[in-house]
Amino acid sequence: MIIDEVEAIPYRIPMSKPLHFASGAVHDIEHVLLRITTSEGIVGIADVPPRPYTYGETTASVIGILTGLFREVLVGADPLDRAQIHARLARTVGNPTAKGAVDIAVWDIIGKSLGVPVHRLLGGYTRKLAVSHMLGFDSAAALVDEAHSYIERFGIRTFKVKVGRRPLALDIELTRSLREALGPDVELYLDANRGWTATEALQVLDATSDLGLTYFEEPDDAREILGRRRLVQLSRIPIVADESAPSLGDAAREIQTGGATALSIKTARTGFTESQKILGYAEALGIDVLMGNQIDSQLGSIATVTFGAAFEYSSRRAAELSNFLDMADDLIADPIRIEDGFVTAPTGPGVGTAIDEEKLAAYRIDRG
Ligand code: MUC
Ligand code: MG
Repeated sequence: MIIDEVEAIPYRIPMSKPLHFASGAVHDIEHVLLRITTSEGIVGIADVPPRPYTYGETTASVIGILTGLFREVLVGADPLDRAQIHARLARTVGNPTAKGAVDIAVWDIIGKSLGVPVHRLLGGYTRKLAVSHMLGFDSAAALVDEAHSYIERFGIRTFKVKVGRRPLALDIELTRSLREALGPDVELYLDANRGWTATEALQVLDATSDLGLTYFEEPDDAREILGRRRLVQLSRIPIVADESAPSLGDAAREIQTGGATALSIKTARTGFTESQKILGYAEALGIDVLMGNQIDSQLGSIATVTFGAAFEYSSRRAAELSNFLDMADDLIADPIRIEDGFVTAPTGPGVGTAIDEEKLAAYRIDRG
């Protein structure tokens, strides 16, 4: 079996509720559907979310690399030679979500060719992950209502609160309102997307120390190394590296040099293969991992649950799987269901999902 064709199809679906956070905002999801077809007619699929404010990738750059340099690597390659494909893709620096999608699509092909779900091929630990929902910027009253409604409708019990605004009191009071309204049993953690300085982040930690927060993700810019290390040393809760650890090497650097004490793993940027290496590294050190969300479509979220459910260490805590709830629609044929706070990995072969061709025709933006 060899790869015959690589397609990169841009599509746009509006957000029903735009997501705002310290480093940017998403109003529409303008993603790229990657399809890799083999000589036997097997089609591997994956979603690519360009995030210029996080990785510098754009829709045009993703399409350019996938149908240019990466296509040259992929066409004629055997999908089972994954390490060979990776080594050749790695000659091009950057482009993390394009590379992550190639890895996922190749795993999808392997699973489909064997007739086995990829969550079982990878590890088969469980099929279900608890869901953590991400609350974007809004008023405290609106976010309390949103959290209540997600608890009632979906049984979600964990929320990541987007913070990083000024004055700091805005987010300190928001976090306090959420804790008071939701009670002590709902898990809350923060993500500032580098919005604060280390000193500001320490003030927020002090002001919220009685609220039982579990993690603080990217409180400040990790490249300001002394400030970040002081923050990590003074914090009683783990400081999570997300955009400062977009690869295995970055994750190791941030942890080993004291820049973070927990890791966000996003399959959108490290696929399954590199995510597994990050997971093994974290497990060996006893570092907590959070299965993160790149503001993923349902197709992207299925990849996250496929990976997260495959291993004991990645299934320990709630995974960020619900950003798709804020999107007006999706390309996948069989929508994700969140039941009693859990998402279950599909049982179909490969990553276990299929594209609704009518929806793709309606949302693709490469045809007049
Ligand atoms: C997150 O965890 O930061 C927002 C920006 C991005 O790159 O990912 C999201 C969520
Ligand atoms: Mg984050």
